[in-house]
Amino acid sequence: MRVKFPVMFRLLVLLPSALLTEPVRSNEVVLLDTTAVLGELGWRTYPVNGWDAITEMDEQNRPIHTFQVCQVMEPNQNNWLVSSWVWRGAAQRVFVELRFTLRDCNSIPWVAGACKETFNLLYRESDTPPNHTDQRLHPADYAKVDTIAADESFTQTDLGDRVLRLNIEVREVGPLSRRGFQLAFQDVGACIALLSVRVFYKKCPSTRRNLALFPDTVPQVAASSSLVEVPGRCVAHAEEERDAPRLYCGADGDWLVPLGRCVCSIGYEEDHGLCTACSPGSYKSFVGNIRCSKCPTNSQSGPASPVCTCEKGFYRTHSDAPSTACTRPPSAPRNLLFSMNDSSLFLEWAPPLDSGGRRDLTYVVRCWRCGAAGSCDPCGDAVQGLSSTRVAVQDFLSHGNYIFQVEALNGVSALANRRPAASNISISTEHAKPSLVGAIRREWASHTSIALSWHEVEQPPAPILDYEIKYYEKEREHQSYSSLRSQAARVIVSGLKPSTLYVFHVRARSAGGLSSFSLKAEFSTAAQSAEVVGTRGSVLVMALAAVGGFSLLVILTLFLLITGRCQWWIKSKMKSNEPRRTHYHNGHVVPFAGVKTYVDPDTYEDPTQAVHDFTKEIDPARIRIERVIGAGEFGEVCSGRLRSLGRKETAVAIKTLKGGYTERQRRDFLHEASTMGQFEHPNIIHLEGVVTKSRPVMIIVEYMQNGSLDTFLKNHEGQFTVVQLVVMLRGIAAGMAYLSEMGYVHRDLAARNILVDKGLVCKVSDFGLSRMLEDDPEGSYTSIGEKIPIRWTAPEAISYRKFSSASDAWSYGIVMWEVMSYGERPYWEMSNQDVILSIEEGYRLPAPLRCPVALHQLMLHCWQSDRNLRPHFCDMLSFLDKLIRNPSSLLTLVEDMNGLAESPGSPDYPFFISIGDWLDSIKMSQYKSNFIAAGYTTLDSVATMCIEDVRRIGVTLIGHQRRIVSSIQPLRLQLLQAQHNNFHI
Ligand code: ACK
Repeated sequence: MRVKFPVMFRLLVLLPSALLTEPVRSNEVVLLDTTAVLGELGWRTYPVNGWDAITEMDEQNRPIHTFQVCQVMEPNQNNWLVSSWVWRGAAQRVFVELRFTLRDCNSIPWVAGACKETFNLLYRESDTPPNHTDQRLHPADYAKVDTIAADESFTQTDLGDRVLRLNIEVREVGPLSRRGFQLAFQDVGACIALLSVRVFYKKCPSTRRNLALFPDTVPQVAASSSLVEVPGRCVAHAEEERDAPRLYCGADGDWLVPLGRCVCSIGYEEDHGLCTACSPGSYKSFVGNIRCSKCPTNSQSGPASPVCTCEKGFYRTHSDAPSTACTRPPSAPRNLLFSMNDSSLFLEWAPPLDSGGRRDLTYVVRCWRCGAAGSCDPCGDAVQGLSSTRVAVQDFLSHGNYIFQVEALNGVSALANRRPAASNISISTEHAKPSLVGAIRREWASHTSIALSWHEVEQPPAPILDYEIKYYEKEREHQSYSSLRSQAARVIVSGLKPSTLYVFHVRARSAGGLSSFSLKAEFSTAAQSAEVVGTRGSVLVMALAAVGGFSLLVILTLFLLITGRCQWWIKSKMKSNEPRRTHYHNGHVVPFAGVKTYVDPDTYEDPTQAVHDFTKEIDPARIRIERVIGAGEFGEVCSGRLRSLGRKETAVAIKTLKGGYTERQRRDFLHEASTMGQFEHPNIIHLEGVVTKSRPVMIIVEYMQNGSLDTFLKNHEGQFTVVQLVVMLRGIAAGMAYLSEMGYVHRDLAARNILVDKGLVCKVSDFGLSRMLEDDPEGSYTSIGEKIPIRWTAPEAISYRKFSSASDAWSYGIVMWEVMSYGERPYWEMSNQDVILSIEEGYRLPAPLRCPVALHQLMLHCWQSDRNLRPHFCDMLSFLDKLIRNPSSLLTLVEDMNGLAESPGSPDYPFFISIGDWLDSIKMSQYKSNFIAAGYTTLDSVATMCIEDVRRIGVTLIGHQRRIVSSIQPLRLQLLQAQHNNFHI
C-alpha cells in the first residue's frame, strides 16, 4: 500500500527555489544539477510504481524535478531510482549533494514494522551511456556509496501543521576511471522526497599569488590528502626571486603552501598583484617588491626607469647610489683671512655658501710668490685634500709678496667641465702686522654670557693699550657683527642668545696701531635651563647620566617590587587550605582552587553539548542584520541589532556560517562560541549567544565600533598620547591575565585579533579553533606542516609546539610593539625565515620611535628566550597600572636614554663593528653607499643621526627611515658601553 502525503507535497512545491539551489562556488565544477535541467531528466524507476517522478513549476516557471517514495506499509521494499549517465569530465572524484526530506516513522500510524528511515546511494561507472534497448536494472553492477539518513526529520507541530525539515547531505564518489557514471537511489521502505541532486567536482581555480599566475588545476585523488604541485608563471615585468613560485592544489580545491615568489623587475613596482611601470619622476633600481622611489633632488626620469638622470649642471659619482640627490661642485670658500705671528702665517676661511649638496667637501691651497716686476711663481706644490678651514704656513719670507688661493672641491668637481671656484688673498709680509693675541679660551658660559680670556704675546713691540673683541652668531656670519673693547686680556660678552654658537676673534691696539686678528674661536651659550656650564663639559654629561640612570633604577625597582608583590600574592593564595587543581609549571599561570577553569569543548564527546552548556540559544526573530562588515573564515561578519526582553536593542556583531558547510565546519565554527561563552571579563569580547536551531547558524557578540586594533592604529597614526596607548595595552593585559588565570592559552594574540570599542577599550577576541589552520592570514606553515603566525609566536612554540601563557606573553610583547609603533608590521618586510633566524641569534625588535624606556624594557622582558623568565600577565598588569598612575615614568624615551648602557637592565643588543655590518643586521644593506657618500664613515658619526639626516642622505621610504633611526639606539648604547669600557671601535 502506498501512503500519499499531500501536505508534504504542498510544502515542497511552495519552497522558494532559492532554498534548493546554492550559488556555485568558484572552486566547484558542476556536472549535474537537477534544479537547472529545464527539460526531462530521463531518470528511470524500478519497479515503475516504486519512486514517483513529479515535476512542478516554481514561481519563475522553471521546473522543479522531485522524486518521492513512501511505501511504508509493506515490508521488503526494493525501489530503485537510476539517474541518467553523467560525464565525469576531468574529475577523478566527484561530490554528490542531496537535498531531501524524510518523514520519521513515528509520525506515520500503523507502520511500526515495515517503515525505514534511510535509503542507499549507489553508482555504476561506464565509458558510454547505457544502451537504450536494454533498460533492465542490473543491481549487481552498482557499487554502494553510503546509507543516507536524515539529520532532521519531517515533523508535525501542535497545531497539526507539518514543518519542513530539509536535509542536505554530501557524499564523495570515486576514484573514477571510466568516462562517466550513473547514480542510483535504493529505497527499502522509507518515506522520502528527493528534491535535488547536484554532482560536482572540485578544482583549484586559476589564481594569481605572489605575482605569479597559476592555472585551473584538478586535485589528485589517489590519496585524498595528496597535493598537486603547480608551478606558477611570473606576471608581466616580474621575475622569479630565489625559488620558482609554486602552489599546492589540495584535495578540497584550495590552494595551499605558497612557495617561492616573483618580484617586480627593475623599473616596475607591485600594484594590486601586477607589476606596473614606475611613473615619470620615479625609479626603481632593484629587482624586488619595493616601491618605486621619487627621483632624488635635481634628477628626473621617464616611465619604467631604473635610475633617474641628473639635471643639467648636476652630477653623481660612481659610488653615489641611485637614491642620492644629484649634486654640483661647491661655490668658493668665503672670508679668506690671514693672521701672523713670528713664526707662522695662518690662513683661515669659511666654508662655501653652497656645498653643492654634498658633505665630502675638501680644499686645495695654492701659493705664489711675486717678485718686484709683478711676475709670480708657485711657492711649491699645492696642498690638496684639506678638510679643515685653516692652515699654517711656515717658511715664508718676512719681506715677501704672496698670493694664496683656496679652492673648494667636492666629489663631483672632477665631473664638471669647469675650474673649481676659488678665493684669493694677496699678502705682503713686510707690511702685515702680526697678531699680538694667542689662542682664545672660554672660561665659562651661561645662557646669555660667555667669559673669554687669551694670552698676550710676550714682549710686544709696543705696549698694548687695549683689545678689540669682534663676535657674531655663526649662523649669521655675513649679516652683522658686534665688537667690544677690553683693557685686560679677558672679557665677559653678555646679551647673547641661549644655545647659540658664536664666533670670536680678538686684536690688540698698541702705539704702533692695530695688530691683525687672532684665529677665530667658536663657543656656544648654554641652554636656557642650565645655570652655568663649567669648563669641563663632562660634568654635565655625568650629571645627566646620573639622572637617566636614576629614573631607570626607579622604573626597574617599581617593576621588581610589583613582580615581587604579585608573586607573594600567588604564594599566599597557594598556601590556602583548599586543594589546588593545577600546579605551577612551564611558565603557565596557575588556575587556583575556586577560580573558574576553562574547559576545552573538544573534551566533550558530543560537541553540541558543549554549545548547550556554554552558550545561550537566541531566537533569530530578535536579531536584525544591518550590514556586512567583513569576511570571516566561515562566512560573513555583519553588524546588527539584538532585541532583548525588557531591554532596548543592543548593537551586535553577527558571525555567520555560510550554507553548504560540512558537519566538521559547523562544529569548528561553534567551538569558538563554546570557548567565548566561558569568559566574562570587560577585556574579553562578550558572547551574546548563538543561533543553531535555524539557518544560517550564527554567533552573536558585542559590537566593537572601532574594529580591529591594528587597522584602527594605522588609521590614527600619532593621534594618541603615550598614556592613552598604555591604557589600551593595560586593557589587553587585563584580558590576558584573566585568560591565563582560567588556564586558557590564546596562541594567536596579535593586534589584528584585538577589537576596540567606541571608548577605546581593547578586548581580546578570536578564539577560533581553526584559526591556526586557515583563518589567520599571518599563519605560515612550519617545518612540521603546522600553520603558525611566526612574527607573533615564541620560539619554543614555533619549534616544539610549546604553547603556554608564557608564549602568549611573548606575543603580548609583540602587541606592545605594534601598539607603540601605531600598527607597524613587526620585523617589517623581513621574511619569516629571517625572523626565526635573527631571534635565535639574539636580535630583538628595537624600540619604536618615541617609546618610553619602561615599555621597551617590558617588551624585552617578554621576549626572553627562557620562557620561565618572562613576566606573568598579572605582573604586567600591575606594572602598567603603576605607569598610568605615574605618567612621569613614561617621560624617559629610549632615544633620550644615555645611561642605559650601564644599567643592569640594559638590553642585550648585538655588537657591530662597521656601518656595513650594522646595516646588514637590520636588512638595510642597500643604503651602504648612501652613508659613505654622505660622509658617514664611522659608527660614531651614525650614532648622532636623526631622522632628518637619514632622509637627507637619500633614504626616501618612511618605513626604512624609521627602521634605520630606531636601530641607531643599539649603536649609541654600544658606543657608550665602549666608552665605559675604555675601548674604541
Ligand atoms: O578590522 P575590522 O573592521 O574589524 O574588520 C574585521 C571584520 O569584522 C572581519 O573579522 C570586524 N569585526 C569582527 N568582530 C567584530 C565585532 N565584535 N565588532 C565590530 N567589528 C567586528 C573586524
